[in-house]
This record gives sequence, C-alpha cells and structure tokens, in this order.
Amino acid sequence: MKKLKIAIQKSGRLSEKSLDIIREAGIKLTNGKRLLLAQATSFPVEVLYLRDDDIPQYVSDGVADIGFVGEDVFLEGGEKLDIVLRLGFSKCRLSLAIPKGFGYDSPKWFSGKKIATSFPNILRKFLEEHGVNAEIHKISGSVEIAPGIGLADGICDLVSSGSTLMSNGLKEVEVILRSEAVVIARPVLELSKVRILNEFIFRLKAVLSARDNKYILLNSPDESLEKICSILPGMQSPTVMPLAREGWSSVHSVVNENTFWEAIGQLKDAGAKGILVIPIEKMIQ
Ligand code: PRT
Ligand code: ZN
Repeated sequence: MKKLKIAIQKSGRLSEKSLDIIREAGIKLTNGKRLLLAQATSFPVEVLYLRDDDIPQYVSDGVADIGFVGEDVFLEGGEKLDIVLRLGFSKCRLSLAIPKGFGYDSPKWFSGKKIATSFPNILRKFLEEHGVNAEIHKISGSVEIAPGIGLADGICDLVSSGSTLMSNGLKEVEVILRSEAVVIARPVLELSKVRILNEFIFRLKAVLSARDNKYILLNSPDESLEKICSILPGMQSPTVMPLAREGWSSVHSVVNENTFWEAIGQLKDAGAKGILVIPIEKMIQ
C-alpha cells in the first residue's frame, strides 16, 4: 500500500509542535530525527525531516505529499498548493518596523527607502498594493540588525512577542500578514493517498478540537438546572443525572476554551457547586 509522505521541520520553532500533534493523533514514529525519513508503525505515513523553507517546494515537486509549515514561508514561496488545515500554533505576524525615533503615518513612509527582509515576494506585493516604490534588500538572517548597521532604513520580519524589535530600537508600524502553522498539500493526489490524507486530517481535527475544549462537571440544585443548562450548550445538550442527595443533579458538558472563564462565572452565579474541569483527550464532531 502507498504511504502518505509528510514533510515537517527538522529542528526549529515548528518541529516539536508538529511531532506532538502527529503523536497525539495516534501515529507512532519508529526512528528519531537523526535520519531523514521516519516510518510510522500504526498508520500508512512516512515523515521526512527538512528545513522549513524547502518544504513547499518538496511538496510541489512530489517528494512529499503534504507539509507542516508556517503560512508565511508557504506564501513567500508562492507554490500552487492548498492549505488543508490550520494548526493554531506558532502564531506570529509579518510586519514592517522602523527605528523608534522616527514619526510614521502610512506605508508611503517607505517611498525611496531601503527595506531588509527574508520575505521579498510578500513585501513586494504589499508595496505594490500601496503604491510605494522602495528598495528591497534580501537577507536571510538577523534582519533586525540591518537598520542599526546602516544596511537599511526599515525591516520586514516576523514578530511574536515584539521583544526582538524593542531590543534593537525598532517599532512595528504595519502588520502585513498574520501567520500560523498550516498543513499544505498538492491539489491533486492519487486516490489511495487522498483516503489516507482524509483520515489523517480527521484525526488532527479531533486533537485540535480537544485542545480547544474542556469537559466540565458540576452539581446543580434542581431549581437552577434550566438556567445552568442554558449556559452550557455542550456538543449537543448537557448530560443531567440525579444525585443521591434529594433536589440536586450532576451536569456534564463541554465548554470552549475561549468562553471558559466567562461560563464559569455565570455558572457560579447561577448556583453551581463542586465545578470540575477536565482536559479532553480527543473530540470527534
Ligand atoms: O532551520 P530552518 O530553516 O528549518 O528554520 P528557521 O530558522 O528558518 O525557522 P524558525 O524555526 O525560526 O521559524 C519557523 C516558523 O515559525 C516561521 O516560518 C513562522 O511561521 C513561525 N514563527 C512564529 C516564528 C516566530 N514566531 C518568530 N518569532 N519565526 C521566527 N520568529 C523570529 C523572528 O524572525 C524574529 O527574529 O523571532 C524573532 C522575533 O520574535 P519576538 O518574540 O522577539 O517578537
Ligand atoms: Zn528556515
């Protein structure tokens, strides 16, 4: 049987998180990262460890079938591939930054100036869209030091906490792109691989949904049940079971991480007692 070849970053910001989600999807890899290729024992996939910048090209050429990569790197490469899943980790933004002493009002600030970046294609498109004629200076690392050493007037680089910019005396002035890790695939795959890909994506979605949700158990006085159930919609509707103690019930449901604290406050106000919150291992929707 044909195996689906998955490219992931060998070492760097994406590699451990990519491996974690593959493991959580029940796929065990046989050998470590010392080899280029790892086999899976319980699922028809192989994992190729590559430099992240090479992943879109390798997927495009058919060396790998799918890849885990930053959306920024994928868009910069410009390969004709599909994003089949957004992974929600390694979030960052691609931004323009300038020395903090300067005033700034619009992208026109960059007209006639020199910008250092590792993302010339995305930057060129942004400048064209804003009618700005600037010189793009492509460098592959330590972009943030370029203005300080007189190599450029500003930079276009990835930012997450902002501390690299700050420690180099720079300020973020435009966000060009918001990025996260994504799974990319060739638009056309052979049928046997499409089946494996669908099962793989199904499993990853179950892992991602579980990460986003918590299982909640609480005790409710029977007179508050209606109110409490309305705060807890759950996947369908909450499970309600009578307690041995007369007039009380146990309520079980699932709450989303984003609305979690708000829901807890409302539940307490509605009379809920003994609230337990438990992580979910997998969630199939
Ligand atoms: O060796 P290889 O080529 O495989 O790896 P790499 O060094 O090129 O990539 P890596 O591991 O640094 O980044 C991989 C992906 O992680 C990127 O394509 C992004 O999608 C994502 N990511 C998320 C980041 C960041 N956050 C990030 N903060 N990539 C880089 N940075 C760098 C940024 O370039 C800057 O130097 O971190 C610095 C800024 O961080 P803050 O927190 O100080 O703002
Ligand atoms: Zn790289």
